Amino acid sequence: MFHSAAGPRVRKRSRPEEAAGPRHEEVKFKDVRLYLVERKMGCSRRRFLTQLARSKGFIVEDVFSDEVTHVVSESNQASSLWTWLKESGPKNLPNMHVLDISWFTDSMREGRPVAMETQHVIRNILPALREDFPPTAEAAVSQYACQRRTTTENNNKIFTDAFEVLAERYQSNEMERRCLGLRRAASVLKSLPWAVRSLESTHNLPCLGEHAKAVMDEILEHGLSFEVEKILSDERYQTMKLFTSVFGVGPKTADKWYRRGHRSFSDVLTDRSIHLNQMQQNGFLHYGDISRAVSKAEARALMSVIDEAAHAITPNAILTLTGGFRRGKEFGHDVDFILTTPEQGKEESLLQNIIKRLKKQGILLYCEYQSSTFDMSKLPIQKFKAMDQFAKCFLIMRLESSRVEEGLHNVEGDSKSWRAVRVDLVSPPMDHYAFALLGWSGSTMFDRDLRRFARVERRMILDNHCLYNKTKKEFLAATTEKDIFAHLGLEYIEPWQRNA
Ligand code: DCT
Ligand code: MG
Repeated sequence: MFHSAAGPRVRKRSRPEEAAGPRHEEVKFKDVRLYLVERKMGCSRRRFLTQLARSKGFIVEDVFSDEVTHVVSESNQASSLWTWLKESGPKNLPNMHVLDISWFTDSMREGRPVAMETQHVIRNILPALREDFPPTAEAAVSQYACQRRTTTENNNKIFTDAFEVLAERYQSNEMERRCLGLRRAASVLKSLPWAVRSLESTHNLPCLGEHAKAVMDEILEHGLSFEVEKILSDERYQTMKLFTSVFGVGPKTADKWYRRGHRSFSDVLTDRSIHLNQMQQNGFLHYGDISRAVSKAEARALMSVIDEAAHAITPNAILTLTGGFRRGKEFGHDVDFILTTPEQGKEESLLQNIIKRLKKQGILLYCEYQSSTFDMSKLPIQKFKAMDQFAKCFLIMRLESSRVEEGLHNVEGDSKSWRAVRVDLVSPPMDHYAFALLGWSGSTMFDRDLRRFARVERRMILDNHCLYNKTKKEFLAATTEKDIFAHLGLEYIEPWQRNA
C-alpha cells in the first residue's frame, strides 16, 4: 500500500535553477499542471521540454506535488515506473493522469493539451493502480454507460460477442426492448476491468437480465451458447448479415430481398426487377474495399488529405477526427470527421467546396450530400431522431497507398496502389460544435445513455444539437465536451473511455 500518511513526500530538486526566477510565459492552460519524470528522460532533455512547454503556455511543476494533474514519462515500462511513482509520488497520485511522452509531444505540436487517447496512456499502470489503491467499498457499477469508463480493452468478449449476435437477431420493431436489453448487458460487461468467471461475481452488476445471465451461464459451462450457435447457422440471419453489409442496404431492403428468395449477391444482381439506387450500386462496386476494416494509419492519411483541401479553401477550417478512431480504436468500418469554421454560417458552403475540390482531384468515388435542415427556432427536438440536422455527406474516397505511412490495409497479395474508404463528414455551426462532437464520438450506447441520463435524472433534453433544461426552460451553452458533462453534473469521461 502507498505509505504517505505524513503528507506528500517531495522529490528533492536536482537543479535549483529550474525553479528559480519568476516565469514570464503566459499561462494558457490553468487546469493542466505537468510534471516530467526525469528518470530515463535525463535532466537536460527534461529542462529543454520544460522550457518548450512553458513557452507554449503550459504549467510545468518542478516538484512532484499534489498540485500535479498530468505525469509525463519517457519510459513505457509500467512496473518500474509505478514503483518509482509510488515511492516519490504524493497522496493525490491515484487521481493523476500518467501519460507517455507521445501525449506531451502531440500536445506541443498542437499547442494545447490534446485529448488523452489509448496510445498515450502508459499500459498496465491502471491495473497496478487498482491493486495498490483498492476501492474502500465495492464501487457500484452505474446503470448508465456515461457513468462508466470503458476502454477498447474488452475482458468479456466471449459474452459480449454472443449478446451482439442475439441483439442483431432481435433487431426488429417487435423485439426492440429485448435487443436493447442485451446491448445494455454487453455494455456493462465491456466496462469491467476483470473477466467474469462465475455468475456469482455478477450479482451486483446492473442491466444483466435473466436472458443475458442464462446465456452467460451456458458459455461459462460449455464454452458457447446453443441459442447463439443456432442463430449463427440460421440461413436468414446469415443472408441478412450479408445483404446489410452492403453500403446503402438497410434491414428493410435486405428483408425484401430475402423474402424474394435471394441468398447471394449474384441472386440480387441478376434479378432484373430489382432497381439499385446510386448508393447501393456504389456499395456493390466497391464492396471488397469498403467491407474491409480501415486502419488508424489510413484514417490519419485521409485526415491529412481532407485537411489540405479544407485549408486550401479557408485557413479557418477546423477538422476533427471523431467516431471510433477518436475513442482509440485501431480499426473502424468508416472514418468520421467533424468540420466547422468560426465564421458562423459558412460551415455548409465550406463542406460543399471541399466536396468540389475532392471531386476535381479525382478522389471522390461517391458522394451523398444532405443539406442542413438545422433550425434553432425548432429546438429542442422532443422526439429523438437517428440523424441530426447538420449538413453532412456520406462519401466513398479513393486513398492512395503513397499517402499512408504504414501502407494500405489490403488483403495479402493485393498489389493495388489505392483502396476505397467510407468517410462521413458532418458540418455543424461552431456554436453547436461541442454537441456534435460529443454525439459523433459515440459510442452509440454511450450516446444513448447520455441522453437517457439527461432525460431521466436531470429533466434535460440532449442531442447532437443542444442541451435543454426543461425545468428552467433554457438552453445550456457549451464550447467543449467538458462543459456538457458539467451541465449534466457528470464526471468527465475521456473519449477513449467511451467505448460502451
Ligand atoms: N452517430 C450519430 N448520428 C448518426 C450516426 C452516428 O450521432 N446518425 C454517432 C454514433 C457513433 C458515431 O456517430 C460514429 O458512428 P459510426 O461510424 O457508425 O460508429 P463508430 O463508433 O465510429 O464505429 P466504426 O469504428 O465501426 O466506424
Ligand atoms: Mg465510424
